[in-house]
Amino acid sequence: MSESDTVEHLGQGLALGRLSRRDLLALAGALGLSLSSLGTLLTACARGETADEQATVADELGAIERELNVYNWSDYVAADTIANFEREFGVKVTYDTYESNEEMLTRLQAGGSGYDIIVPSNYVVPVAVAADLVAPLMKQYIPNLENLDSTFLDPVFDPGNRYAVPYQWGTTGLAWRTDKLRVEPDSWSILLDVKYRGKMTQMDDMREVIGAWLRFRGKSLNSTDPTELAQARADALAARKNLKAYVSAAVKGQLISGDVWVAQLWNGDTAQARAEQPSIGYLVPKEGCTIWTDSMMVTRSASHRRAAHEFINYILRPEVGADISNTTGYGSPNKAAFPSMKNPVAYPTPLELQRLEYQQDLGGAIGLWEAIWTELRGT
Ligand code: N2P
Repeated sequence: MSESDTVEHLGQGLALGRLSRRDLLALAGALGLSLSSLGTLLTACARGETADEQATVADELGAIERELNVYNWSDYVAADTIANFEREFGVKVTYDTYESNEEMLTRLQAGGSGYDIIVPSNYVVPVAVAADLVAPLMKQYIPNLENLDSTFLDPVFDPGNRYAVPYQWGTTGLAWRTDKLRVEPDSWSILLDVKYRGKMTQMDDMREVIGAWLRFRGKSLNSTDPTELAQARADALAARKNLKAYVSAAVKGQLISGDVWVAQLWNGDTAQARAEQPSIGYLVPKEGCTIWTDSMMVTRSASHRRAAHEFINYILRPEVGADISNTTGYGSPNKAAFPSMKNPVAYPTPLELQRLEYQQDLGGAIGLWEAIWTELRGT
């Protein structure tokens, strides 16, 4: 093949979505293309976004596959969400769950996971796109996108919702036993109170644990400043003496039984526990905490792409979205679902948002965070 044919071939691969921009640059390098050819390709790369978009519109998916592999957070669907989809669409769903974004990313990056759909939080979306772990959505297969509330359209982490469809949103504050503590806690400092030693937990989640201690000192929970992180480490170590464990979703059972009185936890999982034990409250500490939106994404390696898009469209049905939020206790981005929701969680007001912070990717500073987390978890 002549060099110009090669360039054309690679350019077509890009336009049709067979090649990512990353693949293309790697191939160009491997083939030892001349500078001018590389220039042509780089121009194509610059146009790649548009080409990728056009390709997703022009491209057609075949018939729905008989299988679908979904990887989602634990306790994040209604009892019959998956079974109803399987029955209606004739698709066998393999449904696995995770407890943190980092757990999910590690699994996906190891390769060969076979997952078609993942549901990362906002800060992970651009990371998954940059790492080429996910593919642009083919929106012609997701007409129910029109059910989304405008608050969730065109988010900063995914301009134009090219890759991510909002699933649920929530906050990570403190759950507490209203019958065991005499006064309502209002600060992360409760975790430093020796009175409740052994009766308190934080999440098994690096970002949430260190993030909470940064907020405690009035810092951003996205801090990459070594001095601020050193203080957060010291506070986290002090609190650790009082903690029963670092535990995420499983703390619900311990709150219900009364083994745990104060737990760093997500608002919706707290509501799930309250459904079984009414003496469980939830609060956003005065220093603030995380707010997040989790979104459905189709993996780059998905082998059930039509089923994946049908699943996303199904989740966006008003009654399916309402069932999910009614079960999980989380906020729904689905405006059309609101009339059928029992206790719809209102999106925070601008005043409330002042105390809430979205997580961002930490970039190169992640090493600093991981070192602290390893120490906290280790000894
Ligand atoms: C799991 C919900 C947690 C979502 N039940 C955290 N982003």
